[in-house]
Amino acid sequence: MASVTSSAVSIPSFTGLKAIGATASRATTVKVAAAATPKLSVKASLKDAAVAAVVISASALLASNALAVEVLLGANDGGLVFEPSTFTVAPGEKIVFKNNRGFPHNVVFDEDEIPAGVDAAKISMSEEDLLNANGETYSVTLTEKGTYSFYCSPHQGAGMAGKVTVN
Ligand SMILES: [Cu+2]
Repeated sequence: MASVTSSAVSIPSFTGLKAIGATASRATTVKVAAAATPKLSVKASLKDAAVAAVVISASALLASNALAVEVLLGANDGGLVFEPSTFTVAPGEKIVFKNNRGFPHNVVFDEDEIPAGVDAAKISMSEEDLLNANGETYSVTLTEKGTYSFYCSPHQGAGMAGKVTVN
């Protein structure tokens, strides 16, 4: 179970490197080689291995510590969903919604399903504002404890909605 988690965690970080471009091919090569032959002993330089190790540990830190939660907009299979669609964060923890598949998407909190006193407009994108590019993000930090419902306005009819509990 631990190895599955660690491999799942490493994938988004390498996707991130691809976006940067310069180190993408090298990092991808290291990852594939490491996955195929864990005992790899031939030509992978220590330097490359060190780069990969740093990326993985930084990513694991991000996933396990309460620094930020990443929510994908659109599942990898193209499904019009938030992934995860239900999750919990600590007050003040950053939530990063990241365009993945099937965009444009956006993130709108339902004014009737957020804690009393919270202004939906302040935590939402506007209904007309859309994330159009792959990897584009919208970040929000919620400080009031309670349950918040949100949806993607272009895909609300398709059921693209989610719920976050701040606790
Ligand atoms: Cu959407």
